[in-house]
Amino acid sequence: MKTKDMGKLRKTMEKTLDAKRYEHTLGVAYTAAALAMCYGVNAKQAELAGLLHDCAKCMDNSKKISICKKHNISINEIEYRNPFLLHAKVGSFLAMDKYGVRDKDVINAILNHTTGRPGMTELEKIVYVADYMEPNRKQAPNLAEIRKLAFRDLDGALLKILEDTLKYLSTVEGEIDPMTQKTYEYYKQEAKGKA
Ligand code: DGI
Ligand code: FE
Ligand code: FE
Repeated sequence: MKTKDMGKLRKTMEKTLDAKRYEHTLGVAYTAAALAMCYGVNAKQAELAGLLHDCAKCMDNSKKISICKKHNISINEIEYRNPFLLHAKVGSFLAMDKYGVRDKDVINAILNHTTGRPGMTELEKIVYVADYMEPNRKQAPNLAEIRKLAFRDLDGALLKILEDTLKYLSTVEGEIDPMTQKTYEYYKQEAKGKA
């Protein structure tokens, strides 16, 4: 993607998202680019994925559902009951269909940024972690630790975020998408293998 196009896309996101979500988006784009530099991933690719990851976040739930129905994107029961989860699926669809992104890795990083998935690529991990740690995030526990760890041990940061997300969901009685649980189990096993 050319620099000019990235600038255009930034303007489009500014118009598409509310002010807070736009600031978060810029934070994710820059944090993802920094992590990419750290781990030898293309920083522009990471910036692009960061810029688009929440492109469907400020859309009404009914609109997200209607886009899924129109384009044969499957909606599971958990997504029906928690339609905000669909912003990842719908966002990855819009990245292709509306914003012309052809890079599969970027599309998958957007698709999997909320629940993760077992066997993520480096770029998918980077967007997942950047989403959680970008500078505008304030509430999550262990943020200082995770922000430091992310530049030293990406999988370690990923596992800690998954663990804290599951803990958080249990306190608010949030319904857990099986993919979030599976991703956690997978990276927990992987960490055991490394030790
Ligand atoms: O869109 P963002 O707020 O930037 O970040 P996100 O897309 O990662 O969404 C974050 C929220 O998603 C956070 O409150 C935790 C929640 N989440 C992650 N996995 C699951 C989940 N919520 C439910 N109900 N079930 C999940 O499995
Ligand atoms: Fe999101
Ligand atoms: Fe986000």
